Amino acid sequence: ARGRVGSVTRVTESTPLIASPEPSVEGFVREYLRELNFTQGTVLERASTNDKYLALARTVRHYLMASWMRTTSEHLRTQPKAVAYLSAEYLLGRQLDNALIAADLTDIASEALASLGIDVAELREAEVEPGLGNGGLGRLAACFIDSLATMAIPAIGYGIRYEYGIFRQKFEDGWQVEKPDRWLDNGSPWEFAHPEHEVTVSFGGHVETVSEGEGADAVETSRWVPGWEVLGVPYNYMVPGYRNGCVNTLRLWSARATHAFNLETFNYGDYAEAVRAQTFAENISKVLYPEDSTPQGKELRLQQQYFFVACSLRDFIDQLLPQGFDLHRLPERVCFQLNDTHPVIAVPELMRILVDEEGFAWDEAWEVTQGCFAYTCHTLLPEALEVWPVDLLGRLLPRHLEIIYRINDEFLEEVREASGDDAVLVRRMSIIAEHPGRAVRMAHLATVAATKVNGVAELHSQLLRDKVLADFARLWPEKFTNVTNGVTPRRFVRMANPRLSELITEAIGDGWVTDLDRLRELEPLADDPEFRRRFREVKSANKERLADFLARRDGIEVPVDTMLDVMVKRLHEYKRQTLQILHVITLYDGIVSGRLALEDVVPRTVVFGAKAAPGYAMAKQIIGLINHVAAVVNNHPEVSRVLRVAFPANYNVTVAETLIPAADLSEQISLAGKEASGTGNMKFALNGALTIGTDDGANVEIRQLVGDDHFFLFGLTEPEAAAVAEAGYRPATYYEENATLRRALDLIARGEFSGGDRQTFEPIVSNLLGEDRFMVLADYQSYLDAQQRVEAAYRDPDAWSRSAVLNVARSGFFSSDRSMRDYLDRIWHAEPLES
Ligand code: T68
Repeated sequence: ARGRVGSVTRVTESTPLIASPEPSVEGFVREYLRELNFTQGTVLERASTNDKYLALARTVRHYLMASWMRTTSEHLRTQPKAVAYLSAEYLLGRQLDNALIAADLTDIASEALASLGIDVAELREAEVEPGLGNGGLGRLAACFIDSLATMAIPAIGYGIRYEYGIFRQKFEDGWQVEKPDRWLDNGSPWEFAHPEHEVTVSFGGHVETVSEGEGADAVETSRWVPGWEVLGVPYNYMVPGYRNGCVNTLRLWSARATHAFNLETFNYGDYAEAVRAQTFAENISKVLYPEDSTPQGKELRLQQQYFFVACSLRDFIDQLLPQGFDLHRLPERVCFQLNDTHPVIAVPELMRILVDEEGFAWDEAWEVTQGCFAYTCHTLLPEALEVWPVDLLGRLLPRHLEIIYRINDEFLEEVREASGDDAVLVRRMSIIAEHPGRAVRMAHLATVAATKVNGVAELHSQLLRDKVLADFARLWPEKFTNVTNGVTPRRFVRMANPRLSELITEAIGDGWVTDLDRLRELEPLADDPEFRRRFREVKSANKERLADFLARRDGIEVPVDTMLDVMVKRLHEYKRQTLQILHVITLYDGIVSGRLALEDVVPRTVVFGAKAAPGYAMAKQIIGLINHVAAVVNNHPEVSRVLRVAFPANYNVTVAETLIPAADLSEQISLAGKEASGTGNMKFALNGALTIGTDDGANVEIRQLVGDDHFFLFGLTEPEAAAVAEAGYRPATYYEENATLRRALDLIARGEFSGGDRQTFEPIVSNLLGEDRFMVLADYQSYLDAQQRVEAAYRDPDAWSRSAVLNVARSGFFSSDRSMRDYLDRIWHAEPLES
């Protein structure tokens, strides 16, 4: 067991540390007023909400600070093997509540502030969440660093401090409009800038070949002569473990123009030019790239990728290793985990450091490099596998391209040898694609370099081995492994669902927060009518909380006594928001046409939350359709008595925290074989929603664990979908043969939801009838049937809540703590820090 938060259990001579204050209400008041008066420079009477929030955030920091400093110095002193998580995205969500919970200060802070006449709840709302990610991949990284800290694993997260995070979504006439996310405007109390630890990153220029030695002994070495440079300034964020005295670090890099660059131009008197140069450099960390259906080969994005990994490798080697450390032993000290291919340029960067700067022989350097990296793949869509055109990469990073070519030459030699010169295979596996243009396949580079390659759910890892990376899995079967994703129970149960947390803790104690398998102990309580009643009370109260939240935030009215049916995730055709809106339209059509009596419909509120990539036209169309259907449904006097559609704009982590605990039904309806894992699906199950879902991603494992009777399965399986595609899928057949489906699609086509205009949603209709790449029409009837089973089940509240409790009890596997244990056992082989 580790020391209490705030108590310093071990201080080494070399690192004298100040203790954090002992937690008490009076002490908290004192620390708070000190922050408000001395740091924020204001008095209580005049303080704005933001002043009060900033003072609170800084006060909470005091209580974590000693643990942070101690964790940091322990890492430096004991030099354990560390995990360095390289991720272009961290979708952190608000920090205040999480820090309060981690430090066990929630009650003390509320009491202390109440004594000053301040409501903590109001201050919480003042925090703008750092949205430095697009969706699941970024949120996963945030869950992972939380778990690593809670398990006291020596770990550091590396990423980019985007000045603008994921865009703020607004709806105008139901259509998505993007606004910049100015999350830093009101100050950012959770970060610590360290310009003194800036790192220089080079770009461009050319490579020179230098000959060393004479005659037969002469060796040619390469030297990179860069064309321009930028600086990376680290910003540190605390990553507090849950009440364990461990506080790890997340280090995000911000780009600055080099001093010389500025000064020189400025001295020539060209002020505008100096500013232009600065803007150019600082653009690198300006915006988060919105995920796109097709990667667009954005030069700036490649700059971002190289920028943050170059900073991070330098930082790890120079700051975290002792001086003079023998880099041959680097694999003993670190595993760089590549969160998808975005950081893969780190592979040639480490080779460059070892060969060009440290004078390693190529083979030596390659051995070290292969020992240091592991790669997580997050997709199955071929178009989402990153490739960089060779001319772009060569212009930006000429030496790295050269290194990639050499890695590829040696790798292909191995393939030739193993395959008896199979030229087709060699072409397929090459790191360099030749068509349509020459390009570097980053997933191939990652797979060649990594010690381990993992998918993010059983099915996904299987499909990686069998399809996406099959050639590689045949060559190196032992390289491939699975780690099923997980979510942090601290944020997504303990913090987001305090009522359920209390109910659980009352029943089984509070050990579940860090040992989620213990939720199993709830299983017998599923049969206890009193427990189920209290579970239903929690759900209702959470619905009230959500209704309040949406009324205030969006002016949306949510009836609290209906089934809450929720689909929240990025908008993508493969996720099939369209399928759910078709169900809504079918219900609407049934009622309006009189085929469906109102009393035969289980009243439900369908909630959507989704952002579309700004350049993804079809996704934006679908958002428009959902909002237009919502307007018609919600304004229909009969239909709206049993059916509502709510689509709050700007779905983010904060919205998820209020929405998920209130949900009855979780929609996980991607076409089988397309969703790598999903993590929202886990959050819903843990909060006692039942899933309607396909056999896809982690749904498969959720269903296996909670049991078929407590999960609404529908749709084609992955092999079935593959067979349909193989045989030639013809969506129009389903339209022709299914009258219900035909009526739903005809309503859209005839302009029922677009004021009679047939053009508005024509692209959606013709896409579904003509191509329907994700087989919405093939799965429509099966989905409808499953929704009927949902209705029947919901009519029996006792049976429903029994299933819901079983979902909670059996979902402990989906803790990100378990994911971390799997990574530790299968990939990282690092150990917790003892104290
Ligand atoms: C998601 N991927 C998977 N990508 O879709 C999801 N992509 O199934 C999985 O649960 C999750 O990763 C975690 O493993 C993403 O979220 C991106 O956001 C993304 C961002 C930039 C470029 C490509």
